Amino acid sequence: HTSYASLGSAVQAGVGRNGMDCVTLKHPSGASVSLYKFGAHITSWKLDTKKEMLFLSENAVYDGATPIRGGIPLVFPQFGGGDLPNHGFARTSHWDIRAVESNILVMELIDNEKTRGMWRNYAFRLLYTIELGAKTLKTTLTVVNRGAEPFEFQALLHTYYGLVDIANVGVVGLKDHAFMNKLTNHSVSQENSKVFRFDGEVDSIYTGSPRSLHLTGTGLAGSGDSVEIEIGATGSTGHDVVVWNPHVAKAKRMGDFGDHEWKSMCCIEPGFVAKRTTLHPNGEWSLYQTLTATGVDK
Ligand code: TA6
Repeated sequence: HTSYASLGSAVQAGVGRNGMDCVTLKHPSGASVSLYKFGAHITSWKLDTKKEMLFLSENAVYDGATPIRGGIPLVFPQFGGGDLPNHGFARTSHWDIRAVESNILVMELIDNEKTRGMWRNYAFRLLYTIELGAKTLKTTLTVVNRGAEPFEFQALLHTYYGLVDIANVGVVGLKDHAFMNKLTNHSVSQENSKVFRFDGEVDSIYTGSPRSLHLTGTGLAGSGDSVEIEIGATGSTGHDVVVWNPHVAKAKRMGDFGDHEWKSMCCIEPGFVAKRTTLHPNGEWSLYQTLTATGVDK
């Protein structure tokens, strides 16, 4: 076991729900981010005001096998259904701490017998860099092909935002982007709204690399109660953003999600899903999102 004392004052290790290993990164301002080593799954991002910015279901399961419902699940190497379990195996694998600096924590997942058995014996390295500021959280997922043959993959940061009431929430920055609607067999439309509002179930893949999004009306950060989302990717031909809310019917069908919880969450998920990218031996791909809580109490 790593002796966490050597990880410096900013990083504390602990035991979370059901005895699962977790790690907390603290900022001098009082802000903090916590994750489980299971899935390198961030389950909490708090500002110095102690306001929790992310959604975590009250019915989430912590058994070290089921993906935790909420926070920031990591999707790799598959988005949605297919040969692998839904959204792939990164979020149900055990990650290790690779490095710690003052306000940066790096988690790592390398291919293992289980992943090689599930995914054609491919050799990969995933690095997940978490950087915490007083009002910011930057997360970067890097995929490296450390094998001798190319592989195709999808990857995504499946971010669940906590909301006071989704009826007050708007997403600015999607206007003029094309999107595939998963609810109508991936039919393609153009977003016309300057401020996108959640009216009913939403499950859309926006393409064309939306870079700056503004999630307004979260009711959590403070007076301005909103989050700026800056997205970037390297080593690929752009990225996508999935926007999701299950609404009433799907919420009822999800066992690890409260029937009424759809009102207090939405997912804005930067990633690489619309098309698979091929990563050649020694190739590297990375995607980041920088979240900034704005309008916070000064
Ligand atoms: O990102 C949206 C989505 O693909 C939805 O279709 C819904 O299935 C959601 O992900 C949650 O998937 P999960 O496997 O975590 O239940």
